Amino acid sequence: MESLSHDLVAELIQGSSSGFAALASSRLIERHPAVTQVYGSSAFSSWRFSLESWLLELAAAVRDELPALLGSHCEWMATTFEARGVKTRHLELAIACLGEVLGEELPPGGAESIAPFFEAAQVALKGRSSALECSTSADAIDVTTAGGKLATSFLRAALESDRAAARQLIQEALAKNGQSSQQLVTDVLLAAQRELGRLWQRDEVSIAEEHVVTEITRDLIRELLRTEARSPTNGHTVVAASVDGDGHDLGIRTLADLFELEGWRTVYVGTDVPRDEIVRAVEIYQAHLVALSGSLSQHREMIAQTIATIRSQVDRTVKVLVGGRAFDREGELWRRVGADGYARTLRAGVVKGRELLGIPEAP
Ligand code: B12
Repeated sequence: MESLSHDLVAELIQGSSSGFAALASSRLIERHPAVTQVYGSSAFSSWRFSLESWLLELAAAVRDELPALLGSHCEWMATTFEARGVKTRHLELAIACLGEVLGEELPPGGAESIAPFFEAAQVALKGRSSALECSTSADAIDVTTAGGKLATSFLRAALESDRAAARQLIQEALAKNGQSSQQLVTDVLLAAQRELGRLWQRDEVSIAEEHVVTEITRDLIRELLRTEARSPTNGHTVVAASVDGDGHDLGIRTLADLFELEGWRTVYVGTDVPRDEIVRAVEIYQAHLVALSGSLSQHREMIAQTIATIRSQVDRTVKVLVGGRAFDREGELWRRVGADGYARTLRAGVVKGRELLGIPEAP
């Protein structure tokens, strides 16, 4: 049987992800009633939600022809599920049901195209004695460093919603340790955000606590960067946004702030911004550079579409810089969305933006 093109299969999976997830969830619950244990009466909607999101990640991996991407997503998912008492075995059963549904529903050749992805998922899930320790360690705070210790204390205060104490810790570090505001932002506040994500994944903090910390962090980043000296204007404009579907804003907003300190005129449009509105912002503000952020693999396709729309609708040359976790797992993913450049960190992003426009470093 000839296999279908990866792009077409990805499109079909993404377009019908909600229906496929519903079919697989009802099959899963009917065949393996034990999978309802943790969720009780909301089992169907919970499984459907998780499987739909898994299918979107599958579509992203299929599009880029990278089964390993789905493997690492499965590890992330197993960790997250295990922390909430859902067995990895149940996840395996759920994915098997999805495999069956896709085999029945995709046109001839579809199942062949996605077989390597299901194999990668199986390999990633098989033989995991404890998922919990595997995929959360990279984001942990390094408590052996001064910055790590400060990030831990800050996070503790912020989790208590003790805004004054959290602020005082950072202000004291600014006054005493000779660290710059930018360093405190990137090495302490954003490190605390990553640890916060790790704690959420391990079910040790709730979404409500995450929101509380994120708000305190956002205010402090703004306050800290306001005190930094600003370079003279370089005459260039950058439009920054997270694309449609992506609700994470601290990374991209802080990047916009750093560009501003370097003398750029910055236009921060926000999160979850529809493709056409990003293009509109490029036109209204006559941007020279667009910085786009994506947090999950499934956001890459919208970034690709946004860049294609900019290229086709804007007459001037506009450079596009991308970043975010959606690109961090594999070095070359940024090229596939049609961007001009990528950076892993915010500082490197500002340097890359300057390079793309041929702007000399500010004195
Ligand atoms: C806060 C938060 C949220 C908040 C966001 C609120 C807000 N206003 O931003 C809310 C609650 C909305 C949220 C939702 C979700 N989240 Co969330 N979230 C986080 C958390 C804890 C912090 C995000 C943050 O501020 N990070 C700090 C920034 C600076 O780091 P960063 O985004 O990684 O960016 C770095 C680089 O990538 C780079 N960068 C980023 N963008 C750009 C752009 C350019 C151009 C450049 C050059 C560089 C660059 O700069 C940073 C350098 O350190 C992270 C944990 C984490 N590790 O980040 C999880 C995290 C990102 N979320 C995660 C998940 C799974 C989700 C949800 C899917 C959960 C769910 N089931 O609903 C949803 C998705 C929502 C959506 N539609 O996007 C996962 C992603 C896992 C994965 N597969 O990679 C994480 C990693 C948590 C975890 N450990 O599991 N989340």
